[in-house]
Amino acid sequence: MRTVVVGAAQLGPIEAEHTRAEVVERLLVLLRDGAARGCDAVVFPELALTTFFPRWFVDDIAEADHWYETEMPGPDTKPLFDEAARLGVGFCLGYAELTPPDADGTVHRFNTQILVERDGSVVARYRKVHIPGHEHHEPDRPFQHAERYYFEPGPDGFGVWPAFGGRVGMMICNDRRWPESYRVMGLQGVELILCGYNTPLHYVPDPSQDVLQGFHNALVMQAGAYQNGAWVVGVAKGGVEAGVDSLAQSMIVAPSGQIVAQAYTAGDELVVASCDLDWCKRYTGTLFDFDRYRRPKVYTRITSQRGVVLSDE
Ligand code: CDV
Repeated sequence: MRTVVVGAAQLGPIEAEHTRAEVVERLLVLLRDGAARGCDAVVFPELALTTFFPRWFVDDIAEADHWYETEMPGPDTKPLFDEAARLGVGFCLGYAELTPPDADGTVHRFNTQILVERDGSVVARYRKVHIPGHEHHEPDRPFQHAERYYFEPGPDGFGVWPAFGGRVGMMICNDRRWPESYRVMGLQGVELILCGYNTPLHYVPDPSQDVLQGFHNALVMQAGAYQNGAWVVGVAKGGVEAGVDSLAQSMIVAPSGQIVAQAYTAGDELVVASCDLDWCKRYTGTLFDFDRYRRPKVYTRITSQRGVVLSDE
């Protein structure tokens, strides 16, 4: 048995006026709780250091630069790294990243998540691939979801890294709805997938989906876990933030697709599960033995084509 004890460190709302230092204090409480409960790793949500700022539009994007991190760790986040190393508990953290200028002066903005080992060292950085929402101001909405204005898609795709005695991958929020995210990691032998999310309960383009948010959240992560024989840890920033109610229901899903632990509040809460990475083989070595059963020759549309093409026209 290769067991990794993982904590899903759900956060309740972070308001615009909350400082990084205040938020990091909350993260430290959850990290220490994780240490007391035997965690090897604690997983924080998407954009865990700030409020979900893409709900507001600013005409000059530089006015929003204060929501982004220009270094990691920086002065406000260093205490988290130091405490992780002291406790011997790793973590996964989502935040907005502003890169240094390229040679031509261009800066890049990404929705980023990092993986930190138990000694406080950064093992990997992942930048969100599937950016949802809209690029322009949509004044008729009750709130914006302008992620496509604030972030460019991560160019590096989905990686898998050796960490915590296993093979660990990352994805962020909307990525969890796309089977390609899991499968690209599955094809790299992923055993543990870490995912932070901010999911408003009200889906403006189609409100009929509002009552299904919890169902869809579980549906995609349970399917992704099962079909790729991997553990999936989904961690919310939930509750009512700046008047917008967001899904909580953080969960840890086994390679069988079963939910083995789930948050029951919409606030700061740590949900812990012991994840046996050898359990993955039960699925990747049988029903989902990719090498034996996959038929890549007939899947070429998945990478050669983006949208639907009607073959009868
Ligand atoms: N932060 C997100 O990526 N949220 C999306 C919403 C906009 C649908 C999600 O997939 O939950």
